[in-house]
Formats: sequence, C-alpha cells, structure tokens
Amino acid sequence: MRIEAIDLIHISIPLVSPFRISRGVISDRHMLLVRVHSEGAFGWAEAGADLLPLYTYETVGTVRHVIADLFAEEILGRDWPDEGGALAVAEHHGKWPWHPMAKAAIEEAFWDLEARRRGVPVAELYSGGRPTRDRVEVGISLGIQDEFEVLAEQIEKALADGYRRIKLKIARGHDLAVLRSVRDRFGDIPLMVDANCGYTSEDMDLLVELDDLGLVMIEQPFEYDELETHAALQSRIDTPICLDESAKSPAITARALDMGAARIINIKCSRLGGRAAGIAVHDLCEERGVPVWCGGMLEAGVGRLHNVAVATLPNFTMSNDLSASRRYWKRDIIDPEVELDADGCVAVPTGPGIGHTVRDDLLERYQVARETLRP
Ligand code: OSB
Ligand code: MG
Repeated sequence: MRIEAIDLIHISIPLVSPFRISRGVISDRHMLLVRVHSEGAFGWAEAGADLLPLYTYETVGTVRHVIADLFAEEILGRDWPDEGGALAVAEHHGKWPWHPMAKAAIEEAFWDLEARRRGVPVAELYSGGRPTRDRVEVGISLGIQDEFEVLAEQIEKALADGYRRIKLKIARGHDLAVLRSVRDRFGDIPLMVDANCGYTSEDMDLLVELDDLGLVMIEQPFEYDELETHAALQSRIDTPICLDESAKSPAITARALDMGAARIINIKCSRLGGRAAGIAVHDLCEERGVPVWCGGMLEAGVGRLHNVAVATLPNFTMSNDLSASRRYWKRDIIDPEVELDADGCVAVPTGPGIGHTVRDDLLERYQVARETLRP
C-alpha cells in the first residue's frame, strides 16, 4: 500500500468555557488533524498537541514540523503492508527520539485507514481479537476556578448529567480548602484530583493531607521525571497515585511501577507515541494487576473516537476522561457527536474506522491553516 497524500489541517475551536490547569488556561483549543490517503481510502487522526506547550513540550507547530519536514518523505516514499501498516509505521518511527504526539498522529491515521479498508471498527483492530466492551465508562475533568460557587455549579451539573466520577484540577493555592468544601457540599461522590506536575518535594506534607479526603486517586503531583518523589509520596499515603505525564513509554511505566511511584496509570496514546505503545502499557499493567483508564487532552471528535476505541480493552476498568462532545464544544467536528448515555457511558461506534463522519464544512469553519503533502 502506498500513501499518496497526507493532509495536515490546523483548526482552532473555542471551548464552551476556558479550561485552567496548573500551568495555564486553554480557551481556544488548537489542534492538527491528519488524514492519509491511499487507493481511494483515507484515515483520520488528531494530534494531541495544542498551540502552547502547557502539557508537554509538543505544540501544533512541532507536530507539523516533524511530520512535514521529517516523517512525510518516508511515509510517502515507501510501500507499507496492507495489514499491519500502523504497526510497521510505529516500528519505523522508533528510530527517532521524542515527538510522541507527531508519531501517534501518523500511526493513528494508519489504524483508521486500515480499519476502513477492512470495513471494521478501529476498536476491533486495537483489541487484536480480545474481548472488548461496547460502552466505555466516563468521568469528567473540571478546570481550576477562582470562585467556589462556579466550580460547585459545574460539579452539580456533571453529576446530574450522569458522569461517573469528578476529576478536579488542582494547583498550589487551589487544593486542600477547595477539596474540603467539595466534600462538605457533595459528600461521598467519586472524586479525584490532577495536579499536572504542579507541586515539588517541598509540598510533600500538604499532599499527605489529601489522603484524608477519600480521593479515588491523585494524578501526577510532581514533574514528569520525578519518579522518586512520586514513590516517596506513595509510601506515605493510601490514596493511589496515578501517573500521566511521567508515563512516557512502556519501559518507563514499568520502572515507575517497580519503584512504587504509582498504583494506577493514565493511558494517553498521544503522550506515549501511538496506539501500539498505549496497548503495550495496557498489557503490562494488566499483567501486574494495575488498573488503567484513558486520559484526555480536550480532544475534538477524531481524537475522542480513537480514545473511545482503545478504552474498550479489558484492563480499562476505571472511568475515562472521555466526556461528551458538548462538554467541550458548541459543535464538534464529527457527525454524530459523542454523547453520554443514561448510565454515564459512551457507546463504542460499530461502523468502519472511527465510525463517525468528519464534517468538512466545520473543518473549514475552524480552519487556521491547511496543506497537503505529496511525494
Ligand atoms: O492532564 O489530563 C490532563 C487537558 C489538557 C491537558 C492535560 C490534561 C487535560 C485534561 C482534560 O484533564 C481531560 C479531558 O479531555 O476531558
Ligand atoms: Mg493528567
């Protein structure tokens, strides 16, 4: 199979409300959509990076640069296997260091292409023949708010909508007191926190105090390379630590678990460099009895549907950050949009590939820049 063209479509979509994490605020979500073309078929992907490097160092600009100036020539110049093309491209990209979101986007587009060519849902390829679920459980991730009442209103709405657990972003000065007020107001709801690396070892005693709050987990309190600090905190608390930013590869994830740095892993295939790497982390956690869940990065429909598909694997036993389209966007780029059912779940599409249509008219409306790479 030859890839005849790669479309890179940079779009910007306004969030229904700004999303604040420890490092900054996201109001308009920028993203790079990737579409590969082969023999009349195509495959869609969405790179995880945003305009600014608030989560990791990657941005729309670095992803575009790496794909256009480095990967494209090889992708367009080779013959890829009709079956297993995504795995071949993942292995091929292994020779380059870093840039996981750029690699993940190309690999994801290959998965969707292969699934569409075979007429099967992309979830079926991700599962590799293992039993999968037909709905995935969903929790909501809520940004930092200055006003407690604004946050309380969002929590109330999320519970009424049926979300199965509430994740609150925390940062220095937006932590213990807020969480105590949430417990006072809402009682024993399934609650977790995500610090996005916002604390240091100097905050250890404060973080130990979070242990009394009965949280489902504490996600990524320290910098990504601070595995020892995470292990030190985990040894002092019963609440499980979950790693997000630190879990950069299957090998590092295994080492973090060996060190006792975490008891739960957030799988984001974009951060890990692709679906194959995400599935490898799923498998190694399953072998060790460590639960995983699928993280999100305010994806639009394409990235969300790839995430829904991967979250069908058996060890995704906790609620995933895969909210309904309308929690993020006035209008998502896919048809139909992703919706939450009455049980706080999202249905896994049964059509070919990611299973929903990408709307060209909306891509045009949200477009910032667009190019097509050819041999
Ligand atoms: O750490 O999970 C994170 C959003 C942007 C950057 C990092 C993260 C997030 C989220 C959003 O928590 C989760 C979602 O997409 O619903
Ligand atoms: Mg996180």
